[in-house]
Amino acid sequence: MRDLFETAEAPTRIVLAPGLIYAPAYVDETAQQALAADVAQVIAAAPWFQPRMPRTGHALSVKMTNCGALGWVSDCDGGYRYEATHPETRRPWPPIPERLLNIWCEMADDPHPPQACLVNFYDGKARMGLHQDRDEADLSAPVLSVSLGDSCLFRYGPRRSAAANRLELRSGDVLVLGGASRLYYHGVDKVFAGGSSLLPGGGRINLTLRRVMRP
Ligand code: MD3
Ligand code: FE
Repeated sequence: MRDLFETAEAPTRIVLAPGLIYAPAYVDETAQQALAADVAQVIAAAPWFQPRMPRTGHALSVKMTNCGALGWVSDCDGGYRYEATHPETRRPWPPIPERLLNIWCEMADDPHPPQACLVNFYDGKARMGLHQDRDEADLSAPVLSVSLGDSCLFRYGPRRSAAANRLELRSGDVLVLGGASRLYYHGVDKVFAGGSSLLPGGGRINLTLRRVMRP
């Protein structure tokens, strides 16, 4: 029987726009630590690499890796794309941790599992410019984001010229970007460095689960 003093509240889900669901502190402290350990295992198998802009070869300010059947990569010659192997080790990506697949099942409202999980790392100076996620052949599935470590200021909206909505994303927050918001413009304007001790060297990690191909 449930303890009288236990507060078994359902997680908060805030609908920010049609299809855009924000679940603050969805992942509790204990599960965040377990997830950070899962991510450390992913990095051991698939080390960070520096994605580069197509044509110019300029480095993005985030470093990244992936897990899952497919991973997002970008370089000077090949541009933005999904690949089954790490660009440097040439090995397949490690599997998506079970804990993340569970969050997808609970939150994504999609019957098929994700095929890719991008892992982005932000130090205090990293940003992500306003963009759309449209490198996926199947845009019917949502993108699910989990934030770990330092907070950031996230910006989004339906058009480049109308992306003025701001949200502080904190460690443990989950965002689901589906339906009408799937092609929203979004970016990370600022990282609040040093606010969290979850990650050993500090910084912010964002995990995004995606379906790439039609199932
Ligand atoms: C809104 N990552 O990897 S996650 C990316 O925090 C990316 O690392 C950011 O944008 C980060 O592409 C933001 C939240 C997010 C992801 C996908 C979206 C927001 C989105 C797709 C459509 C609309
Ligand atoms: Fe994105």
